[in-house]
Amino acid sequence: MSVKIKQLVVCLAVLAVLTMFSALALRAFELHVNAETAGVVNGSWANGDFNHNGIPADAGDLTMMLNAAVGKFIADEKYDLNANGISADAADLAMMKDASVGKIELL
Ligand SMILES: [Ca+2]
Ligand SMILES: [Ca+2]
Repeated sequence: MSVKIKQLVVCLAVLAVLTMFSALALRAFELHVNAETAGVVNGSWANGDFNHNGIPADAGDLTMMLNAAVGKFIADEKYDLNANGISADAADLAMMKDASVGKIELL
């Protein structure tokens, strides 16, 4: 199996997990996050709020990370959540998944 196919398989597996947890994650954010101010830090958008709706690591952000990971667009440095110099790699995708379910907070 080529590296690209392996990456695609990993991404599809993550997508399946994200699909299962996205409704739960959205519900958690509705309960615990003030959507009007949560995504704005010192006048700029918080890490993981790719769609700039004020909610980091929501379903839309997860979709954007996944699309970046599979190469649908060229990801910039915002998608390098673990700061390893590689945007939208498997670790960044895993961090976004963990953030979406509240296991970690993206700073
Ligand atoms: Ca968002
Ligand atoms: Ca990275």
